Amino acid sequence: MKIIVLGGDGFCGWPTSLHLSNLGHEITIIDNLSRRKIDIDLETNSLTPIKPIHRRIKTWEEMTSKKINFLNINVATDYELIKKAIADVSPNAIIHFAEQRSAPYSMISATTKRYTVNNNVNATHNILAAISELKKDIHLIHLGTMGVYGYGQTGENPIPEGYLEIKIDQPDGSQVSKEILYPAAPGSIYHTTKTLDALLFYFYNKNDNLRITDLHQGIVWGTNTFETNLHEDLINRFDYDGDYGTVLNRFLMQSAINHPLTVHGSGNQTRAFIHIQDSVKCIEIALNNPPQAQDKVQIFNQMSESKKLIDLANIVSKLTGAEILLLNNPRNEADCNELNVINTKFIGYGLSPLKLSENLMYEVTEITKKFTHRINKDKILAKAKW
Ligand code: USQ
Repeated sequence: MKIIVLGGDGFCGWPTSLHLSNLGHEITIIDNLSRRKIDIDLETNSLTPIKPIHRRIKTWEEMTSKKINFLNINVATDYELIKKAIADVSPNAIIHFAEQRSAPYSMISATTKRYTVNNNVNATHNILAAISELKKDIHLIHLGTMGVYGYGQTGENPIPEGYLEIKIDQPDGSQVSKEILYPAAPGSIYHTTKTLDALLFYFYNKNDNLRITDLHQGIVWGTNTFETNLHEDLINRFDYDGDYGTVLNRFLMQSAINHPLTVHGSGNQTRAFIHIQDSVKCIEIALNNPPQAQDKVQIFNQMSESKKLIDLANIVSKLTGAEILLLNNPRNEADCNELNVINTKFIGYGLSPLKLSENLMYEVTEITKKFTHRINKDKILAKAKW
């Protein structure tokens, strides 16, 4: 297939591009390298020394004889350029990672809130408008988040894959059934942009019959995949700082440098997790199982297992001897929640999820140890408060 990967230089986009290229797909990465620029603004860096995009692509070609094309376009602001790129490449599928993906970053200030909304919502809308204007039959796959469902108690009923069947009471005592998008309950401006994306998808699917898959992904952990491990120039990024580092990778990084594990609040928050190797596998599955013409937006829950943060901290502590530090929670979030999630669609398509294991955790601590000299300890604690 011909595939455009928007945001193909990022943490999920880069390993996905390599994985799909390795499978024989023709890949064009479109990226404005904004994630690298945010690192400069925040005076931080990927723990792993990622190479410039052209070097990454050149090494991939030398290693595998497979070519990846690259275009530097800002999807949120350069509508005519993105439209031309889609017309020129004429892809079978577009995979959309081109969004600002950190909840804490989105909550630093009015500036970062506005940037996140402008960037994410306009990027999504520009892609939809371009596919519609060009009248192309392209499968759009979007990286959404489990966070659209919110993290309240879900009781006995598990979170379904995107849609909820409800009954509306009628004045005559009868009931009408309706299927609705699961009520959005975002916990940050970043998560809010993903719920706004969902409404845009709903409209363009209903009105223009666009074929769309929205992947509600949990917290990705790990760093390298089979392909990024092939050469040091292909290494994936690893965020450890308080704004972009995600919880399990941060605990593993902290344990490797004898820093206490920074648990926010009681640690009784439950979240959904998926390893980066499974994340790229899920994109492959989504690509191979597109919705058909006239189908509604297809939604998959892209997660492998749910865990309480304190349980994760205890596992890492037991494994490494790290101390656990309960911090005042900088975020406005429920102190305790259950998270029971249905993920049967991916399992039905053959995903056999990688579960948290000593081997996989060991791999992350080894990477941290190798690049400890690159860690700026002043950047470890989370600073954004809301
Ligand atoms: N947390 C800690 N200690 C830390 C960092 C985080 O206890 O040092 C806690 C947070 O307070 C929160 C939980 O861990 O309760 C998750 O935080 P996170 O930073 O790992 O993840 P989050 O902000 O939710 O966002 C990440 C990605 C985002 C993705 C989302 C999936 O950055 O792009 O959409 O995970 S999900 O969480 O399922 O919504």
